[in-house]
Amino acid sequence: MTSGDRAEKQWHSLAGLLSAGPDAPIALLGAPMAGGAVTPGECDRAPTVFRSALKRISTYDVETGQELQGLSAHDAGDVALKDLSPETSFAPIAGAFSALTDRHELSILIGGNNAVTRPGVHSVDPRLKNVGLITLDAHFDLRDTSAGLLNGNPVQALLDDGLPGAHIAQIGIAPFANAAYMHETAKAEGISVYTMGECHSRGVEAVLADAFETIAARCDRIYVDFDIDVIERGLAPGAPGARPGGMTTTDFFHAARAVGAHSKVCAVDLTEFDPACDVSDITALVAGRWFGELLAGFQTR
Ligand SMILES: [Mn+2]
Repeated sequence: MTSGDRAEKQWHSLAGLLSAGPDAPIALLGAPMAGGAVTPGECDRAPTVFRSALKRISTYDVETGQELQGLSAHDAGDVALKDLSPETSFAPIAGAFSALTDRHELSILIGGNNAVTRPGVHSVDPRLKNVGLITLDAHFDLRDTSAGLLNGNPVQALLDDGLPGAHIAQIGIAPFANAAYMHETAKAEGISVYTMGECHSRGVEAVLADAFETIAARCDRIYVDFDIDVIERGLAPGAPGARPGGMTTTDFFHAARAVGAHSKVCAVDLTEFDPACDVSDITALVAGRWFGELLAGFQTR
């Protein structure tokens, strides 16, 4: 075997795609946000564990024959958020992430808990006039904001900020995991709601296509929040809010690929991964492959 043969017979991981400079089409930012959690945890550890998991995910997709090595992403590091609240972390996250969304075709925000979604959406459009939000989440995240910001109220906070409810679609809302007033708010605000039952009966891809049709008709840029607690708890134990009866990981991956492929999607986040709750790295590996699926979708644009 020649050295040239050996060079070609190597395992290439997704971690190797993150070394590109700031001109790459894709960018990644860690937002290790633990403050404001309804259930205190260690979501601040997620960006580090996520990057480590990428070393275990190949760049080759045997299902489609896609090789992702031609893609490159710029890793902008982590925002310093230690001891910050959702309120005090808004400016640092929005400042760092908007620098990416202004420049890159697809910007990826790795939380942190779900409180990072509010500054994430503002980064795409500070006036909140032209941006749409699609969430994959077991929860409405419409808890009351009068006592402050939490990981349980970023969608309510965005409504408070002026994001029209008609610009929001929520996929995977779980039974017995939300209060009636939240559902009433969603309906009153004109949010498109797709329950977990609808995801199971119609298929996540069909539901997501519906959501895209609605939101893309109203908005030029779309932000997608992947709250990993939308996945069945037994399949993603590293998510404090996950419940039995949730989405399969396979459906979650299909959704990530469709999101990556959509030309109006300019930013996404991955939230609520708490490595302290994970078992056998299951959720870390879900997060790693989620990144691969996003990129595989992006490659088809
Ligand atoms: Mn959430």
